[in-house]
Amino acid sequence: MQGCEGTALISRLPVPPCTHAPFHPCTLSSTALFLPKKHFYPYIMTLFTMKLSSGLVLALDVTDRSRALDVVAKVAPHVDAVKVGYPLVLSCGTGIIGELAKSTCVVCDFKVADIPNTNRLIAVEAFKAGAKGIICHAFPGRDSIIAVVEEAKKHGGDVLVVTEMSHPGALDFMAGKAEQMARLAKDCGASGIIAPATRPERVKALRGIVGELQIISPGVGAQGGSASQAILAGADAIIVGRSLYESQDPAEAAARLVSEVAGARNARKEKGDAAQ
Ligand code: O7M
Repeated sequence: MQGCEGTALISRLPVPPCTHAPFHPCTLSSTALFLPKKHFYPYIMTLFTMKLSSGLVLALDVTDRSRALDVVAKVAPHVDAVKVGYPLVLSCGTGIIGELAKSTCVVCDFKVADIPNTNRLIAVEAFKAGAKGIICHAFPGRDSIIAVVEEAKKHGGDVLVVTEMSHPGALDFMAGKAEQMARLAKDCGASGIIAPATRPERVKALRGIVGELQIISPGVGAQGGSASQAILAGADAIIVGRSLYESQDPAEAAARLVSEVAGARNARKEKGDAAQ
């Protein structure tokens, strides 16, 4: 498993003692003291972020426990994280999070969207169960996002905030507010945002707002989005469900996507280098 190592943990607020390995980035929070002020966001700086090596996150939207474990066993060597949501957790219970966390980095996609206290309670349960990250919605507002960020911080976990979604219905309401939601996610100290691979031009626009925050893009494959277009537009990683877990050979499908992501990352880098 390549994810979960983290790259940077920087905070203005006291951080509880890290329970990870001695050289886990959680133990490096004191480096914040030596960072120039320009690196701080208005509320708190980014949480330690998932290391996005392969750039692939599996969306494990299956409801059968043994199928879930089988898919993860095949795909885990290729992915940075496994995203679990309501289909799997409602079917198997939160115990499945801890079970998967033994072999991979688990992000809970609960699309948390409530008042701050309820958001916090949901985040507590997700991290207690073994998640390393949690996904919340932006639209309930600043205090609701901050409640999740503060809880995640206690666990050295990531918070990803949904901006514009990948399905057509996102154009009804979300698209018109996506820039504002992305800005809010950044202000609140989230690790990153979710932006649609089905609309790479929107990934590009949102990249312009969130700067170095992570952008993770769902909608590749079954929803018609392209992995390379999303990465070229500025995504750090893609989220893929059906094209992996419904594949005859999930490991091979994952390897192919990872190679596509790597190719697009190189192309993006070359384009950036050429522009300099
Ligand atoms: O590849 P799929 O289409 O089978 O699955 C995509 C996964 O990404 C699935 O778990 C969706 O819930 C999720 N997703 C979207 O498809 N679109 C979005 O805009 C946002 C998400 C998501 O993961 O939000 C956190």
